[in-house]
Formats: sequence, structure tokens, C-alpha cells
Amino acid sequence: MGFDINKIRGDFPILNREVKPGIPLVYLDSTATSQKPDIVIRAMDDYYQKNNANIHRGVHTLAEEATAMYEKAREKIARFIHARSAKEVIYTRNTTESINLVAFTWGRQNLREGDVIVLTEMEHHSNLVPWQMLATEKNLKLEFIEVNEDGSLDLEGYQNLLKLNPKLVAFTHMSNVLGTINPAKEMVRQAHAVGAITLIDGAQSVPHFSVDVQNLDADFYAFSAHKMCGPTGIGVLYGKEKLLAAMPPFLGGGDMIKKVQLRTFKPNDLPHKFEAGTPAIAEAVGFGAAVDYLSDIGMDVIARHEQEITEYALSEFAEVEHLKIFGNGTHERGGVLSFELGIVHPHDVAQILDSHGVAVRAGHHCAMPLHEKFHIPATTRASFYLYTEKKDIDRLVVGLHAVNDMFA
Ligand code: 7TS
Repeated sequence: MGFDINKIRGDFPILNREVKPGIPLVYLDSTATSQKPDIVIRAMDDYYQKNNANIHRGVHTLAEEATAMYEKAREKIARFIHARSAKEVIYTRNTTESINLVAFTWGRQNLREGDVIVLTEMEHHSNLVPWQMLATEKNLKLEFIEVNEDGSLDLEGYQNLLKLNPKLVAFTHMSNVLGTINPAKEMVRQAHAVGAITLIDGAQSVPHFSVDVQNLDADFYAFSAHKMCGPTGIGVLYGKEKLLAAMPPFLGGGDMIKKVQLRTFKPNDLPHKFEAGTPAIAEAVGFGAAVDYLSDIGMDVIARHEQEITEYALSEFAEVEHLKIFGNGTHERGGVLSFELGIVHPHDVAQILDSHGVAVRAGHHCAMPLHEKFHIPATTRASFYLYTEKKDIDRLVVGLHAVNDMFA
């Protein structure tokens, strides 16, 4: 089946709204969070209307239905990322919590004073701060793969860092600022060759192209539902079963235990060991619906569409005076363009675009060190998804010309 952009757009009720009277929404902030198709919204609504109960506790019909729906979504997600088993899919709140989980359990258990962790300069704060916290606690060393001027990683520098025999290499699969898609499989292979464990931040990859965690051979892989047409409040930590099984639990409480006595407890089996307390059940159901939705369209089809939109945006941007794209190299990239428009402050750019109905993000995009590296405090960022159409880019470009006119 071909890709019918009008049909896709029709799946997203919010795309019909006007930002101001007569000014329809152009949503170019999917990197922050994606919009939700009707089918996801309805799945959650239906769950609350018909099946709502707590899971893993009751024997009554509703509890059994809710538990089955929660677990079925896990199986769908496992298939979507090609995990060996649903036991390797841990529900968390988001990518941030997934990474913190690894830092607080695997990291605390396995890292000792002087151990090296290799990160990159293009990390989102959520793949930076948890390691800084752990490094302070345990006296670890943090080393960074540098970002080249063109927005790619300095992979030769990476070879040198691997000579330090790091215990962990953690990096983003796709940058939320530059759109750079890193050569994850090769980076994991090289990390494994020196005995390091790998963690990939997949917040921007899983929503946009097909990810196969077994093929990548990643030890840990983190992502969020809300960036892939699903609800907020739920994410995933994928981990290899052997690693997860050896890790201590994260949060303590209900559901994560097999047996509790007054002074001791026995943790539950995977994946429940890491899921303490009542989880985001309706959100899991919505997450499952989102995965079905994306799978039905096909991740390769979605990736191709975004590629086409990005190429179109790049060619249209070339006509906009004073516009400089951040990290605009020839490496593989996704649908994210961060840019400067002369000396106009990105917040002013975003505000003027908003008056044209165009939603973009301005700021450091939770990647302050990357902006510091390029000596810019902030950028304006336009990001694309399966529902982005060429007309959206045209409206953005009209808005950018208006900014230029205003500041000329
Ligand atoms: N990693 C990357 C690469 C991200 O882009 C984000 C969110 C996160 C981690 C954190 O995800 P969360 O779901 O735990 O919040 N990125 C953005 C962004 O670029 N603008 O807003 C959120």
C-alpha cells in the first residue's frame, strides 16, 4: 500500500484545530512529543469504559482482562523492537526513568571507583545527568566522544576512548538536536570488543525507523511511548535477560516481590521485578495501540516519508536568508533541523512562527553541552513525523521570511 498523507493526517484529530481563529496548526515539534492518532485515544478511552481494574492482583473478570491487556501490549512492544522475549521489556515512565533505572541498579552494582563511562557530547540531559550523579557517588570517570562540526560523532576519537577500557558506553541512536543517526551497531560491536556494556538512548529512533535490538546487540535500549504516537507516562527499558536477571530491583513495593517477610523480601521474576506499584495500565494499552498503528503503516514507509520531507525542508531552507542549520553534514540523519536565523533570538523566531500557527521549539532542547560546544546558547528546531506534509514546510518557510522581514 502506498503512503497516503491525507489519510494519515485524518487519523490525528488535533491536526484539524486552529491555533487562532482562521490559523490552522502546523505541528513541527514531534521531537518533543508526537501527536496521537484517534485509534490510540480510543483504545485508552475504551479501556476505562469497559475493562478498568488493577492488574496482577484480582481474580475477577475485569482484573484478568486488564492484566491480559497490559501484558499483551508488552508482547507487541517486544515484537516491535525485535526483543527475544517480552521478559526483556520493562515498563518505566519514560526514557529518562529507563536510563536512571540502569544507573541506579546495574551501575551501582557493577561500577567501582576509577571506572570509565564513555558518553557523547550530543546526549540529551537524560543520558548525561544520571551518569554524572553516579560518577559523583562512586568516583567514576566520564569521557566523551566529541561531535564534529558537521554534526557527526568523532569515531576516531571513540577508538582512543575505548583504549581506556570503559565499563559502559552509552549514546543516543539519533540526536534530538542535530538529527544525526549514529552508527549504533558498529559502535556497540566496538564497545563489546573491549568488554563494555552498552546502553542506547532510543527516544528518537524507535519512533522514526525500524529498530532491531538483537541485530544491534545492544545491552540496554531506552525509549518513550509519547514520542511514537502513544501516551505520556509510559516508556520502556529493554535489557538483555541475563543482565536484567542479575540486577537488583529499582523501586521497592507491590508487584516487584515474590515473597515478603518483616525484614526481608524475595524479588519477583522478570519483568515484574522492576515494576513496583500500580503501573500506567491505560497507557500501556495506548502504547500497544500505537505500536499496532505504526506497524500497520510500516516503519520503513514512515522513515522514507520523513526522509522526503527532510530533503524538501533542506532545499526550501536554502532559499531563506540568514538561515544556518546546526550540524548540517552528509551523514545519515532523521527529520530534525535546528537552526539559527541571523542574530534573531530563537524565542523570538518561535513566537513569530506561533503567530503563523507554526509550532517549533526554541532553546537548548535539553542538550546544553552540545550548544555550548558550538558556542550558541539556543537554536530553533523544526521536527517532522509521519503526519508532516510539504505544506507544513511551506508555512514554516513563509513564517521564516516574515521573521527576516521584521528584523531586517
Ligand atoms: N533522549 C532523547 C534523545 C530525547 O530526545 C529525549 C526527549 C529524551 C531522551 C527524554 O525523553 P523523556 O520521554 O524521558 O522526556 N527529548 C525532548 C526534546 O527534544 N524536546 O523535548 C523533549
